[in-house]
Amino acid sequence: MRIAELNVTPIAIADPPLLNSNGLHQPYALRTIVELVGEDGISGWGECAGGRRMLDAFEGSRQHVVGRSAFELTRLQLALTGNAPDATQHETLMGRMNPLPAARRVFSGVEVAALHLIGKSLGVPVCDLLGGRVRDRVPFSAYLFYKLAGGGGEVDDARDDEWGEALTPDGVVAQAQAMITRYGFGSVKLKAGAFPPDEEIAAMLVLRNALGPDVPLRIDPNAAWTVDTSVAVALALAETLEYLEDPTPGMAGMGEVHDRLAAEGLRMPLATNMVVTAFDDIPESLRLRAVDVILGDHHYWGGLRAVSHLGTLCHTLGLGLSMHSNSHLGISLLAMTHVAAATPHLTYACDTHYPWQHEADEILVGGKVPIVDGAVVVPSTPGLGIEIDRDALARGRERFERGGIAERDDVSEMQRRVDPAWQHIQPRW
Ligand code: GKR
Ligand code: MG
Repeated sequence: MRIAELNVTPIAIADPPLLNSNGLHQPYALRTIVELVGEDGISGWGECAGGRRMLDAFEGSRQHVVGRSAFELTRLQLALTGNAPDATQHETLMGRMNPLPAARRVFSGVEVAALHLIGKSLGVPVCDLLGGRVRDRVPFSAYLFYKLAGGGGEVDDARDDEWGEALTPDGVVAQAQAMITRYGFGSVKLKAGAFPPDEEIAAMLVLRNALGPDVPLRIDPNAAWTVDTSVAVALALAETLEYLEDPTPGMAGMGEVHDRLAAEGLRMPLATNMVVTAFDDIPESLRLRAVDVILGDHHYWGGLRAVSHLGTLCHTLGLGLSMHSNSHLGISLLAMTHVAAATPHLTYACDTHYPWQHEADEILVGGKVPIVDGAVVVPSTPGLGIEIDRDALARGRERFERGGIAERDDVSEMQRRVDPAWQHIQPRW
């Protein structure tokens, strides 16, 4: 099954003003949509990180993709990322977050599109190409953010604000309740690192009170805290959290948090999508006891098969596995769903930003993928189980072209909308 064409479409999707330790989300998030057309005319689709640099990286990879069999994924990966697939040409798409080679992001988009293409040609869902499903529904967690008023997009393209402002513990609780009412989520994560730790501890305690003892809660400040602050927050939330995600910068810092908590007699699982972002990072994280739970992400671990391998490795090493997310559309949600369906050792509900994306920006025929009772049903139809709405895709491209955002930049958005003197400081507290 020869790949006859590679079509790469940059798109922009409206994104609400969500706060994190890096600043503020811009009015549009960027994605790259990948189409592989097989020699028989069947198309497979993938989605990965966006922006101009990704487009350049795709252009550089075209010669390795077109003309190759869609089945030849390992050779393609070696051609794109070099003979040592984990060699870290560290490049970040956003201030000090998720460093990785652009080539690995390119591969992830192409791999998903190739598996979609193969699945459609053979008449089987992608999860069957990954070993077959072990679950029919994949649980996702509500992903709360501190948020300014506004629904994303700009001027005559502004979206309605479906969620409202959330800048206080009560605002966070109202957001959680609205998300649970709409999607039935059974677990909740708060993106922290936006306000002083005492306020964020208060928000978690109010959430626990409002949601009751049975809803697992997580907090993730994206390394905004020193080791001392991380330890203090963990102790304050000892009875409240299922895990604490990336409290402090660096592997050594995470290891120190672990050791200090152990000395206090607290066994709080530490999770990460920042210090372990590739297989090569795992040995050092074990040596330092820095991490108990890895948040896999096919967009940067090297595709769906890599996440599936990561599941096996986490099982062997006694680590938990969850899934990381950035702003994304339905292709990525379904890719995550297929790999999660085929990964027995998925020990936590997956993250997803998907509720933050507006119906008007989805590029799937039929609109947004439903999340019901906190889960996405694993499709049984061929490939990812999607069809692309080419008109919606063209609108996404137009937004990219007239939007003027070439790369994600949360710092400048924070300076533009909140405080011209704001700087990204890590750790801040
Ligand atoms: O989109 O603001 C955001 C998140 O902070 C994202 O960039 C992170 O990569 O969601 C992510 C995380 O769990 O660290
Ligand atoms: Mg995280």
